[in-house]
Amino acid sequence: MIVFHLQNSLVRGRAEFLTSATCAGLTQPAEFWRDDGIVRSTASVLHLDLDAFFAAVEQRDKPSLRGKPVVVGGVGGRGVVATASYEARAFGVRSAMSTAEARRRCPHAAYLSGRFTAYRKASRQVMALLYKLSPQVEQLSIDEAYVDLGAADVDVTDLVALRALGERLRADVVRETGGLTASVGMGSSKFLAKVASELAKPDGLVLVEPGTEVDIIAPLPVRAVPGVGPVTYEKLTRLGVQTVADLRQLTERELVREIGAAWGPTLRELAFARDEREVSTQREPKSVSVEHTFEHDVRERAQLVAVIDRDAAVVAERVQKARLFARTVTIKVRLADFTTLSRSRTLAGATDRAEAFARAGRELLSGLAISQGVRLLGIGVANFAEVGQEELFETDVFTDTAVEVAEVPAGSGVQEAARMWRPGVDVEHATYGRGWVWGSGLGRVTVRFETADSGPGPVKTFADSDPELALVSDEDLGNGY
Ligand code: TTP
Ligand code: MG
Repeated sequence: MIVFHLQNSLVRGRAEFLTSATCAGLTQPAEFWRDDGIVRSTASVLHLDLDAFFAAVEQRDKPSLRGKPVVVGGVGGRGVVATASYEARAFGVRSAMSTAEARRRCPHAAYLSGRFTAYRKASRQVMALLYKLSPQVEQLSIDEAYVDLGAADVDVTDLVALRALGERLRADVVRETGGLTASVGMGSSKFLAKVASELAKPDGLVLVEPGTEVDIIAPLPVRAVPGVGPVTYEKLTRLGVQTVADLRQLTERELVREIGAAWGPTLRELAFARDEREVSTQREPKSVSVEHTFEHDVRERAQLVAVIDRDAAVVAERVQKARLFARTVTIKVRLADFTTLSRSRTLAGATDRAEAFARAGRELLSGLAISQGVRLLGIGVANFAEVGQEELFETDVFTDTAVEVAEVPAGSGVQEAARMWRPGVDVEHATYGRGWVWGSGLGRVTVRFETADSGPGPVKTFADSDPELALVSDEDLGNGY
């Protein structure tokens, strides 16, 4: 018997629109119905998204990089771009592109590995501002959230007041975070608010006035509709659909035939600006696990390993569906005499990969004595992050195991140096003060001495074993992190 545990109820899909928002029989486009039957004809949904988030944090804390191309991501040979500053985007660098390709397009950019504590802190500061506006906040990712202003202290029928609230929020974000900018969209549904913030990017505010929704979205390319990924896009292109207005020409039957019964009708509703989804305050699951009770007690390790591998794949699929990445892997073993053991391991970087979960699970299992036989075996993951960190911590000299497992076997000095002096991390020198690693290799570390509050600073090179040079743990850092 297999049991799924998905604590709390919300599982967000990779696609933005999982649920079918149907408004059967409603033809007037600019009206919105909630489940409770209340018409939402005010621009009371706000969507906020930070601009070039990770790169913007780096530019904030590294004055010499302001106004320059910055790429954050895996800096090793198999690394992937997490994000790029707008200056680097001008050269065609994009999220999810290989870092090798990014280096070809923009060789003079600064390539930095991530500083997640700094990103999480900025994210928390921004989310706290949103909760000050309204208790109805739905966080979508580390830098993005919806707010239902219906529950806020503002007259949502007053467009001037709404705009002022949005601009105040944007100014508060800059002040609280020490210089990060946010784009804000406001509209009568989640869909319109999100489209509006996209139109506002970067560093802007767009409020879609109630009644204008259908006209505003008509000329947009269908790719602008959240949930239209490469597969749907390709199918729509084959049908000659380029814009949202084109999409309206297709009948519901045609859309169902082409893109399926779940997504087709929803997409059609969106084409007419109909979206009645609530801003949901539900939380993410705290853990995802699968357990397996055997018909007969199992003594063969190989059989247990096979179960772990299979169940890790099931767990990974659920984690991926929830768009999450887990840092902790736990196994649970109930022995023949009903003794129940549980062992956990925290990985160095959050991941959603089945192999990473399985490897940790297998290693945990190998530490347990199971000769009396196993009645039940379970594997679970917890400690979720909304961005994967594995790739970002990858370096050329690091093996998968060393990257993923916190209990890293002592590596060579070269490996330790590469891991320690990752480009972009914060350091302190006894004589020169605070700075960040500009590059390392061949036994040397180059540091730029500057902080968020200084001007652009000088660059100096040291031996990587220099006792005067130390990493600064994120917790030691002051305001701005
Ligand atoms: P986004 O909001 O998608 O991107 P962004 O904030 O960098 O840029 P934009 O101005 O277009 O909003 O993602 C937020 C952060 O999430 C981003 O800074 C880095 C991280 N991220 C990844 O790690 N991998 C990815 O594939 C994407 C898209 C984002
Ligand atoms: Mg963003």
